[in-house]
Amino acid sequence: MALWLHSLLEVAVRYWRFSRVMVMAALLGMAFSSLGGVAQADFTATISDSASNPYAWVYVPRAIEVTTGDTVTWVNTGVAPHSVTGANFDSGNLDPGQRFQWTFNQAGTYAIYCSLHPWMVESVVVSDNAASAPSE
Ligand SMILES: [Cu+2]
Repeated sequence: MALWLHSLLEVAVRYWRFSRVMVMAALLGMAFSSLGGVAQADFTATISDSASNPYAWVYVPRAIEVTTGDTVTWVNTGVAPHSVTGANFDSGNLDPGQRFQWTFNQAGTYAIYCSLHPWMVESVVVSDNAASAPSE
């Protein structure tokens, strides 16, 4: 085989391999953007009863903003049992150090309260994750 033909083939093979990698990268990028392009964010809230006045016990923060598919974890950092209770879920009593997780798949505003101390309230605002995703 002529030397010039051999080197021409070598260049062609290299280019083909490179373009195959580029096509894979493009396909992966499309796959990720169709999933929303943004990693699901997890959110952690705490339940605090450090105040001597029980009426000052709180969820921290008092308002949480997430998008659909996000998981919120509540950790009881206090010394008394508490709950994370919503319209469609209930953690039951969480002893100090215990945690509860809930994944919000439906957009909306969720009112959270403690079934043991109902004045402890928190709101979770869930916006639609698809609304912020790039159109296809
Ligand atoms: Cu409580």
